[in-house]
Amino acid sequence: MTTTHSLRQTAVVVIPTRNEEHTIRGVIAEVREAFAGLPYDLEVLITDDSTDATRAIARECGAHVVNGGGEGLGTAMYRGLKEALYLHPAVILSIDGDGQTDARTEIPLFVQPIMENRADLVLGSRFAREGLVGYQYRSVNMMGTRVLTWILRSMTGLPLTDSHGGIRAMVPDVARELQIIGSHTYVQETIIDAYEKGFRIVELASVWRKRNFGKSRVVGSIPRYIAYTLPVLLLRSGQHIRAMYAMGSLLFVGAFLVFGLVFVEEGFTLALGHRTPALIMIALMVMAGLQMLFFGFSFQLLKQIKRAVDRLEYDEHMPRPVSTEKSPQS
Ligand SMILES: Nc1nc2c(ncn2[C@@H]2O[C@H](COP(=O)(O)OP(=O)(O)OP(=O)(O)O)[C@@H](O)[C@H]2O)c(=O)[nH]1
Ligand SMILES: [Mg+2]
Repeated sequence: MTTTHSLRQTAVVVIPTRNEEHTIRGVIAEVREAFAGLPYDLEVLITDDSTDATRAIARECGAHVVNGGGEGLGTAMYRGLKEALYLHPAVILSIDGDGQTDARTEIPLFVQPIMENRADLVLGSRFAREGLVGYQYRSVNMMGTRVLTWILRSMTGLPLTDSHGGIRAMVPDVARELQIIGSHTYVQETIIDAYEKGFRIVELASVWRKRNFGKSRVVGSIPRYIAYTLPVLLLRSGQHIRAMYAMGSLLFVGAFLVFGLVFVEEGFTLALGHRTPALIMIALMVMAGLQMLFFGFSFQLLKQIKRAVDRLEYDEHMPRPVSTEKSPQS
């Protein structure tokens, strides 16, 4: 028997789904149509947290299904992207499973910069120009998007116009190197992560259709979403570690200054036993300073440990210890 190996490269389209039984078939069909004219072998990978028939339908349509992890879109996308690497792709795309993205028209446009080696991560923006959003976008969502976009712009310096469009394309290294902290902040964290690692990021206009079935889950409450996102982005930036070190150092300097003041006041003598309040204050400042430095050190250590564990968990060159594929009965 002879085996034929395709010389074409593989593209993996990762689709996160949570109860998208009404749309997933159509979305996969659109993706297949989009690839009809592209020089890739297509693999569709669903990262799923559904309790409805989404999974079964996706399988019927020939998609791989992996377990989203049950912790929200961030975790699901993280797992989906890492799992995609086991299929040895030349390019990975992600699109929403609710049909809001025009996959058929946009996939070829988003793959183009990757094929031409002009970008490593291509982001969709619903606000790159007027008229891309095909329905009345709720003003509270609009405000939240503006805040998040502004944060991303200030953290990266990139002229971004959207914080979470529904389509992305990336080279596999972006997924391979990806590290995220939050379970719901995937969209923002991936941009910061890729930026920090020196990947070339471009943004393309992307049409945003109305959701016809089901309801939005990710951005149900924008204020709550922002309240969750901000601390994660702060952690992500490493500012908390710098703040701990800075506060620790300041407390030491403060303790030293207070001691110097008392020393001068007492005429350069070390017989300071009668200056109890000042001595207590100095001791407290030294102890608090030590604690701050210790916290800073611990945070840094935790960050490094997480990084090492993440790398071990998804190393596509290693044999896979357990399959994360959902069984048809589960
Ligand atoms: N696996 C997984 N997928 C999710 C989860 N939450 C949302 N999704 C999927 O992620 C995609 C985007 O989610 P939506 O709820 O539509 O969020 P959105 O498009 O930003 O919000 P709208 O603009 O209101 O539609 C959809 O395909 C969802 O099915 C989750 O917890 N796990
Ligand atoms: Mg949606």
